[in-house]
Amino acid sequence: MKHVQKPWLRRMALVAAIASTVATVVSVAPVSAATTGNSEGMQCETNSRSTFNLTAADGYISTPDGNSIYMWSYGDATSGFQLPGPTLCVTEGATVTVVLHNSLPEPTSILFPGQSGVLADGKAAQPQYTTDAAPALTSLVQSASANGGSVTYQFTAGTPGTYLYTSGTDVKKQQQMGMFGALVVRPLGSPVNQVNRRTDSAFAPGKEYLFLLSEVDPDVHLAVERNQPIDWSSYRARYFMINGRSMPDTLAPNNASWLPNQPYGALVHVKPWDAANNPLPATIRYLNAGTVNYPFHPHGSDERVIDKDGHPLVGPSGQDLSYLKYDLDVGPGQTLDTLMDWHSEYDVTNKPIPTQLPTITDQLLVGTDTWFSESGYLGTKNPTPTTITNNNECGEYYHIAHSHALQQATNYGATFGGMMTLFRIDPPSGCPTK
Ligand SMILES: [Cu+2]
Repeated sequence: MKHVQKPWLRRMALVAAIASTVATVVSVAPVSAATTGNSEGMQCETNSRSTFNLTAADGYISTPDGNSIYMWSYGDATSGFQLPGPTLCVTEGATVTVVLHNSLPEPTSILFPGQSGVLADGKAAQPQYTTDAAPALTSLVQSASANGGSVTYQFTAGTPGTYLYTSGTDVKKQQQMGMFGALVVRPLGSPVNQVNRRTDSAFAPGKEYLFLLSEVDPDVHLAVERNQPIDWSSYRARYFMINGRSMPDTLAPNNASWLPNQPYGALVHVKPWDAANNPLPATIRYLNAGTVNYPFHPHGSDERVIDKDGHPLVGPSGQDLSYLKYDLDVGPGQTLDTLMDWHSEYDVTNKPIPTQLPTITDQLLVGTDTWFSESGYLGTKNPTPTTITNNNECGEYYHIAHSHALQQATNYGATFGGMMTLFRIDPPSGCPTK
């Protein structure tokens, strides 16, 4: 959102608006009994042999405005079709094997940009051409043939960091259809909660988030579903996603039962930085699987960019070249690893703010419901008037994070959707109910 005057006032209003969205979505939506794994944060596919079986398949996803979109993506043997493809987590130096099974009606493949020495069925992975007199490119890498073919890729996991994997066949169409996922390489011999080999890349255990950004033009998907030609000249993305979901679905937990093919949430949930009790930041891994820049813009806190395209930002003799950024411009095909902590600008003891009760029940939802905690301070909840229902659980704050290209923060043109999520900051002592 653009902040022109009194940014904090606008921000509070925005948070209120979002909070009401959260209220509608989170409190009304049923909590899945079938939820597995972490309900928040990056969910890794991992195994001791670093061997993954992926199936290229079709399926449907849903959007917050009630649309249902035909997609292609990678799924694993147990979860089946999902968008995005499974997040593959491996350790630097491991021999990684990815077996691709193809159930799509045309050839497909997987590219592993950033990994070297990739083999496809035991041979060097390389572009494929027709055998005509004038050879034409058919795929950027060996593919699995249509309707049941398979191909096995193998490589040694390279530099720690975050990488995209995508289709290397008819890339414009297949990547738009949803054929992408994330590959996370963890540093060898370092604690598991370190982004790269540097000790200053450590993050708080469990506070690891994936933001895989993408876009959808539903007309392309309808054409593919109906086996009709695609009119690329009229291409226009209408849905913008984090981890295959648009706001407000981005706030729903991982594996939410009502989003069966979109298992990954994007709610960031932290506590304020504290030297003694919460010294480590969260990490957010950004990837762009779309066609344009996504200028991602979290409110209220800079993030420190420490890796780009799977490589740490260090100088020739190990100098720290990381930098703080408020607008994270993620280019197509690019990845950024960031560290985020919440350095509270609020000091309830030394800088008291006299809080006035709002003249209207501020941030009014319905009737006398409010999200206001009766305090301007993070993590402080004062007594509220007996006449209101307070939905603020424990003095937590919500800050918006979204693409600052505001057409990307919409669902088919409707604002407050698309590539948007929330950062939730709980009080230092935690939130008893969360
Ligand atoms: Cu904004």
